[in-house]
Amino acid sequence: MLIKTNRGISSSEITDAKLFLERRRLIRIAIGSAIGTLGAGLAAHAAPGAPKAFEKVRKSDYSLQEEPTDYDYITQYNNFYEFGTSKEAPAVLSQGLKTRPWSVVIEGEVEKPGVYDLEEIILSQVLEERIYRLRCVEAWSMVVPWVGFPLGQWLKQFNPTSRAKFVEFVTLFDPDQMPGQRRAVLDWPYVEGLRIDEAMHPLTIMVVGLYGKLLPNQNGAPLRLVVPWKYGFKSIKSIVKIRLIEQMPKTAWNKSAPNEYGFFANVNPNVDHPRWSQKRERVIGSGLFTPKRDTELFNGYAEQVAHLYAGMDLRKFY
Ligand SMILES: Nc1nc2c(c(=O)[nH]1)N[C@H]1C(S)=C(S)[C@@H](COP(=O)(O)O)O[C@H]1N2
Ligand SMILES: [Mo]
Repeated sequence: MLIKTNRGISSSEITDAKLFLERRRLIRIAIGSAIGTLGAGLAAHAAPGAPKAFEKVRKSDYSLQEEPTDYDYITQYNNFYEFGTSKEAPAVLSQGLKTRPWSVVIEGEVEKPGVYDLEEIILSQVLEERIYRLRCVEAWSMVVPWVGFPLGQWLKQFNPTSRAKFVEFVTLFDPDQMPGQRRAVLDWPYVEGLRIDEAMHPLTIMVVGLYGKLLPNQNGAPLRLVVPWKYGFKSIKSIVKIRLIEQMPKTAWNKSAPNEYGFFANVNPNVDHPRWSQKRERVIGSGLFTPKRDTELFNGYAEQVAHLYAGMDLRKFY
């Protein structure tokens, strides 16, 4: 039963928040003892040869003028089903993922397909900080200072052909390192996709860090996509392959529940998820009495991206 207090918070939400904070405390203790037993080896294993922080990161005009969510929330409240379906599991279970060396396969409708080393990719790019709101389809959001580079600029280096109409992204498949993949929660590997104009849009970025530091494993290390006007599930993590293709790719969430997760997944307060409203969102990390805010069309980027969908019925193409 939902009992509204005069703050407008239901008793069930308060219980959720309390449980979350308590579980976080227990997990911290668990992580503390794991590091204590394994010693420095664990920390060194995480990313040998990779920079802990980036030397030069340019501020971006595309950033929100908003205070980012605390690092603790961004790195301990995650969705990464390869490491479990709870919000707490990825921070613990992803620590063993080996993210260096790492390479990315580029294939399909490009003149320069190949296998590219991540360190070289990063060195070839100008890194920027982009403060974006991450809006999950589950009706919560947080503000994240990502470190990354525009996807479009990078893709152009491979000379896409005129048949490149869509871009497909694929996450690593390795059940030994990703224990969540031992269960058929999704049709692994996780796959996401964008139309080519969405991929080329200057707001779309590839992310390699957050808060000026190397991307933590639970946030999708070593390389993830971030598309700020779409629901969080489009922002695929730990990418090993990018294919430029002519047909719309079949994506993991669309395959698992097509009536709930469309290909476009643009943030839209006027189109509800079949099981809940998208009009408001819970702001993560803003205290026990977590307030809600109004969800914005295209997550606040209507001016920059609405033209991409001109003439499309956003109720049909959700
Ligand atoms: N490979 C992969 N990518 C993924 C997911 C996932 O389960 N697996 N979850 C998505 C969802 S639903 C969200 S909301 C964001 C969460 O990103 P964060 O944990 O960095 O906040 O990652 C997205 N990318
Ligand atoms: Mo999400």
